[in-house]
Amino acid sequence: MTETDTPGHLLTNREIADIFDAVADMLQLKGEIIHRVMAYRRAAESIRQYPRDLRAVAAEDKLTDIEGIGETLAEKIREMLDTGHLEFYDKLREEIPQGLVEILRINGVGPKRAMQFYKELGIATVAELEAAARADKLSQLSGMGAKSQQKIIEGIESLARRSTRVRLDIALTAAERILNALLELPQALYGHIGGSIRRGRATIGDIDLLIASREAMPIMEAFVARPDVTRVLGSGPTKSSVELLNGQQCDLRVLPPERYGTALNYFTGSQAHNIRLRDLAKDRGYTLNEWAFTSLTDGSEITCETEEQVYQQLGLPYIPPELREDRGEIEAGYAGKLPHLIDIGDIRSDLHMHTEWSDGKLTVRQMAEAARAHGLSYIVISDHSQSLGVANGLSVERLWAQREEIRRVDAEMGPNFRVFQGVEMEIRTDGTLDYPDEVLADLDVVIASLHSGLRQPREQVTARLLNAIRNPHVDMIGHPRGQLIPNREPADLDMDAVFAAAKETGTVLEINANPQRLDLDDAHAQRAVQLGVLLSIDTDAHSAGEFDVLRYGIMTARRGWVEAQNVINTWPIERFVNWMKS
Ligand code: DGT
Ligand code: CA
Ligand code: CA
Ligand code: ZN
Repeated sequence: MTETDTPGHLLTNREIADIFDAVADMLQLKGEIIHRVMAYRRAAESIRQYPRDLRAVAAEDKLTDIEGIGETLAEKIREMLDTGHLEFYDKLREEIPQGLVEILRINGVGPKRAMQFYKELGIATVAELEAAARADKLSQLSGMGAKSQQKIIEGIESLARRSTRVRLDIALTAAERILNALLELPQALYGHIGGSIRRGRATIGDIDLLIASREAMPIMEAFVARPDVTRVLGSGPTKSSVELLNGQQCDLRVLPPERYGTALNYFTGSQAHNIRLRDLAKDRGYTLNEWAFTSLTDGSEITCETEEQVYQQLGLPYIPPELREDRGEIEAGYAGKLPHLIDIGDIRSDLHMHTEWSDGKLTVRQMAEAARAHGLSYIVISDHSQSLGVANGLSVERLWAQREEIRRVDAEMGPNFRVFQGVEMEIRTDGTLDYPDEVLADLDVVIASLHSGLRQPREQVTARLLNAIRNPHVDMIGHPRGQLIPNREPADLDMDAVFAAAKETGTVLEINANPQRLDLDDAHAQRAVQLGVLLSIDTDAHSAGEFDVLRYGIMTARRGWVEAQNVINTWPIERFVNWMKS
């Protein structure tokens, strides 16, 4: 019995999402149509990222405002909130053994096969399936053979090896290294990273690469022979898959240029976005896949060299990859209301960084020069405050000594690059702030952050953050939710209250660009924008190289539909100086 079996257990957003995902798995096993399965998957994903407590949304009778939740699913959510159960799910569980769901994760085993193994051999777990395959019991089943049996054994082995999701920066770095090397080959015309990396997700399953070429074999051969490849999972003229040293899978597709647009679009995903596009194509009398639009009446093909052509064919403007999650981008596209997403070129400043005064590696001058080399025109030095002893936080005395150095460097850098003094001040575990108000009043910018007591109960940790937001000297909250990717969950904050207080006081919320943080995340950034809360995208750099993480912050912001006007780092210096004064 799990906790959710207790009547009246208060289900969290996450538990409700898990139940919807489990329902999707079981419906898939039952051979339900893909749309019904996807409806549950999308609902699960949408709830998992939803920035508010479902209980509060239900109380306002606004569940159907959530992306992907219609009246039917809203009713199911209410049932779970009220009873701690979903009867529909409980019934499915009586019908379908849990282990079958795990079997679906094996590469090459679909719902039909899984049910066949179950019905004909009574196989209900991965372990039982492996034993049967190794005892040569699968090859005799109808539609199976020695070859497909061997494939299943390999699939089970790879399932055991399969790594969990990898951080965006790790996957992106590997993807760029491999793609750039392959693009050196004379047969390679051009290429892209596709999949979840191109969409800028914070964590990545596998790497998807695409290359345009008229001669695929030399590219495939070079790909599978790379030194960072441990195993070749499959190789052919259009597609190869390998396992990299870090355990990640990497898929490469090579296509002729005239089909590149449909392929890039298909393999960028997301799957939910693709399904919508496919339905739109059907409405217009075509099937759509990675190769082409194909007429349902006469089988003739329309091929697309570019993604723009794919969208044009459907009467849509180009939709940037970060928006392709079926979270309203298609409706916005048809309505001419796609956001003008922020771009890295819009960024003029970085307001959160550390120097050797606390736990950074470089001097103020070195950080200023690195920032200028990265194209910025003003920065805020924000070292840690006194109670963060592990990071050599600044006493008030050292803070004023640092002030002299910052003012000197500011003068040395000339009029076209400005350096201001801020601080990243601890919000202490008891809720008080780390410097008295008269010290805060003298600083150019005050960032307040939670680094300790993140596991406090919701009311307590929320009250600490609200207290900081309401202090008139606090300008910004650094990495507001405190998550670390992939393992540390965010603090249990009442984000509705945080957004409301930030809006009321004009306090800026950070999108910390460090790929271990990406905090605020995409969904909360989007909520902030909808509520009119100002955002800041900062690197939190501790060395010169870390200014490069800005791109991850920008990707996260774009996934949150953030525009330049929502982000204070896009402001010209005069506007920023006025904001600091006010
Ligand atoms: P990941 O790798 O889990 O981080 O996420 P993605 O989005 O990169 O997913 P992946 O690598 O399985 O597939 C890449 C893209 O290919 C995906 O975003 C959409 C497309 N795709 C893959 N499988 C399917 C499918 O069964 N149906 C449709 N419509 N598209 C698919
Ligand atoms: Ca992928
Ligand atoms: Ca893939
Ligand atoms: Zn910090």
